[in-house]
Order: sequence, then C-alpha cells, then structure tokens
Amino acid sequence: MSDILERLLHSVESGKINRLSPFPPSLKGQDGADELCKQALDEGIKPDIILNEALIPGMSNIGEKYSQGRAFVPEMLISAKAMTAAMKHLKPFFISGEIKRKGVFVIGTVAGDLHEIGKNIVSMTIEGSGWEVVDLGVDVKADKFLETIEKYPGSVVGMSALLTTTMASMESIVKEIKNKYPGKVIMVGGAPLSHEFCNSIGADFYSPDPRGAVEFLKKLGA
Ligand code: B1M
Repeated sequence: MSDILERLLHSVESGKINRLSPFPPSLKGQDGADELCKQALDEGIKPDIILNEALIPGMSNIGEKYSQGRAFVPEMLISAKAMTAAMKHLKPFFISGEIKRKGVFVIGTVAGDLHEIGKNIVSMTIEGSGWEVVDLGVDVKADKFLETIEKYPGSVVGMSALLTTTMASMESIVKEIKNKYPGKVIMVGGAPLSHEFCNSIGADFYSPDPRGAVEFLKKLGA
C-alpha cells in the first residue's frame, strides 16, 4: 500500500481529523485525514481505492479494537469524525452532474441507531448513479418514513441498521410501511444484516454494500 494510504488509514483509526486537531498527541502538528485524503486525490489515487483501502479499513480497525476492549466510544466517535473529514473530499466524485434523475430514493438509519457513515456512503453512491436522494438522517422513526413516502409516492425506500438491537426497530418500520403501502419497494443494509433477515422482515432486498444497492436499483428498470 502507498505511504499516503497507510497514513490515511492510520489517521482514521487513531482519530486524527486534521492538522490542527490535538488528538492523538502522538500525531500533533501532522496532517490528518482531511489533508491526507486531499493529497491522495492530488496524487491521482482513485476515490474508490481511497475509500476501500484506507477509510473503511481504518474504521474496521477501530471497531475491532472496541470489540476487544482496547478502544472506547469516544475513540469510535473521533474516528468517525476523521472519516467524515476525508469523505467530504470524495463526495464530488460520487455525485454525478446528471440533471435528469432516475427516481427518488428515500434513505435513513432506523430509529434508535445513530450510525451514519455507511448510510452516507450508500446515499452518495446512489445519488452518483443518477437518483434523487432524500436523506432522512439517523434515528428515523416509522412516522418520518411514512410522511416522506406520502410526499414522494413513487420513491424506493432504503434503511440502514448497525446494531443488533435496532434490527428489531427496522423490522417494525418495514412492517408499518408495508401495512400502509403494500407495494412499496424497500431495500435494507448494514453490517449485522443478512439476506435471511431481510426476507424474514418482509423487505424486498438486502445489499451488503453500495454497489449491490445500485445494481438492485438498476434492475428495477429505472
Ligand atoms: Co458503534 N457499534 N456503537 N458507534 N460502531 C458498531 C456498529 C459495533 C459493531 C462496534 C463493535 O462492537 N465492534 C457495535 C455494534 C454491535 C452490535 O450490535 N452487533 C457498536 C456499538 C455497540 C455501539 C454503541 C451501543 C456503543 C455504546 O454506546 N456502548 C453505540 C450505539 C449508539 C446508537 O446508535 N444508538 C455506538 C456508537 C457509535 C458512535 C456514535 C461512537 C460511532 C458512530 C458515529 C457516526 O456514524 N457518526 C460508532 C462507530 C463509528 C462504530 C464502528 C466503529 C464503525 C461503523 C462504521 O461507520 N463503519 C462500528 C464497528 C465496525 O463497523 N467495525 C460500530 C464503516 C461503514 C462504511 O460501514 O456502516 O457497515 P457500515 O456500512 C457499509 C455496509 O454495511 C453497507 O454499505 C456501507 C458501505 O460499505 N450498508 C448498506 C450500510 N447501510 C446500508 C444500506 C443499504 C445498503 C448497504 O441499503 C439501504
């Protein structure tokens, strides 16, 4: 791996947001995720390589440390901030300049769940594939999904959940939507999910990653 990608991965893992951020003290005065991501792009490294080889592995490493009791919630949070600082440089590459949209995709992280990075990446990728994206943010309750569906009747709905506890919340939201709008197409994703879970809650499609989400939308014929 190139030196810059290694440094970027380390910045995300250790929560070094930018040059000015004082944390972690061992990297004081050095470039952080913000500057390094820009430099990687300037060096001609492709955005998907930066995302898949530095940013996502950096987040996985901090998650692993958390599972092992070697990192705590504040560290996960600061890593998420570092990743977000890097992602702002990648965003323009995910968003195409297409004016005519293929349809409306409504997305949110389900009620009780505050994880937004994966949802944001899926959202940007789908927007980049030509859809108008209505991003409801995190901790989205059934009412908010229903209200938005009413506003965009032809929309496809996407939901993200990162916690085993909020998979239950996803199930009840899917059921409420399907009760009111039986034909509504719902795609779900997030690290703890599976095809089996998707089928068991009556959602239409599970994708483990943004690419699968885009492929599914293509199959809808839009
Ligand atoms: Co949390 N957290 N967290 N956390 N966190 C996890 C998820 C965890 C696995 C860590 C661990 O134990 N190893 C664990 C969940 C365990 C479980 O339930 N099985 C966990 C926990 C326990 C918690 C808290 C409960 C901790 C606590 O307070 N005691 C708490 C819960 C808060 C809440 O939500 N109510 C909590 C809090 C947080 C922070 C706020 C500190 C922070 C989030 C900040 C933010 O998002 N702004 C955070 C973080 C950063 C993580 C980890 C480290 C990273 C998550 C992430 O961003 N991954 C995570 C550990 C890990 O994942 N290794 C962890 C990178 C992202 C690109 O991947 O989100 O999987 P992901 O998205 C992927 C795919 O899943 C897919 O595409 C994305 C891009 O490739 N995808 C979709 C996602 N959504 C999709 C939707 C689709 C299609 C594909 O269609 C609609």
